[in-house]
Amino acid sequence: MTDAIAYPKPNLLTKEDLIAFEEEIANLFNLAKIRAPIHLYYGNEEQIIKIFQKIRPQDWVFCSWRSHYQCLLKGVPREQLRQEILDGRSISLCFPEYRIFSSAIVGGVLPISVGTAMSIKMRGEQSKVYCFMGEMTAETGIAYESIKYSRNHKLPIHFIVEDNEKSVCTDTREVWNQPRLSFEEFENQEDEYITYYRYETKYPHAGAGIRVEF
Ligand SMILES: Cc1ncc(C[n+]2csc(CCOP(=O)(O)OP(=O)(O)O)c2C)c(N)n1
Repeated sequence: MTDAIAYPKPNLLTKEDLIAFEEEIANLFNLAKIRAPIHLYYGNEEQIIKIFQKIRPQDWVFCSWRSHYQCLLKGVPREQLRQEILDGRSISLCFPEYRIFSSAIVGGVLPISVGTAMSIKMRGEQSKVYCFMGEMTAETGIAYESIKYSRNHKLPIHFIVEDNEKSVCTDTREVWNQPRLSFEEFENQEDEYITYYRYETKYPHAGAGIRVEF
């Protein structure tokens, strides 16, 4: 892990580009061309583009099962990403050469992100870690521990909580009988460690809205 490498430049993509990519994938899925789960984004384009304005090529990005937007914005070429998705790897996209990794295990990337940030700090490198999670993931113990540890140890990491109000098909606030979620206080706040935003998607948790049979 050295900072001397010339990293690929991130893609400069618009909201329309991101939406068009997901629509293309949705179409391919509904045509039964992708024989594996997909999780699509919609409605958070402005927020995520703004976050990526800060993310540099040497920075590390960690995501969940829903990561097409992050991959595109980190610089993964559209065709390469499309092929990985067609090959059935949408839920665990990893492109080490672009410093972006994901896992379909709830909370799976959180300790790995913290470990990466610890390594950056110990080696005195100039990169930073960005770790994305949904609002349900943010309610789990591992999220609290990861965020608490990172803040208290002043690690070079930033967590992004993306609130679509759902845990798969269930209302997250109803699950916990908690009208206000734990990291909601960070909405519209500048914080060194947490960004929290809400969005309303047009897609279901997984798939693209119609039942596909192979
Ligand atoms: C350890 C583990 N438990 C359960 C699941 C099943 N699962 C997949 S996504 C999800 C809900 C996640 O909700 P949230 O964190 O809000 O993310 P969103 O998909 O809404 O962005 C669950 C329970 C899983 N993938 N991993």
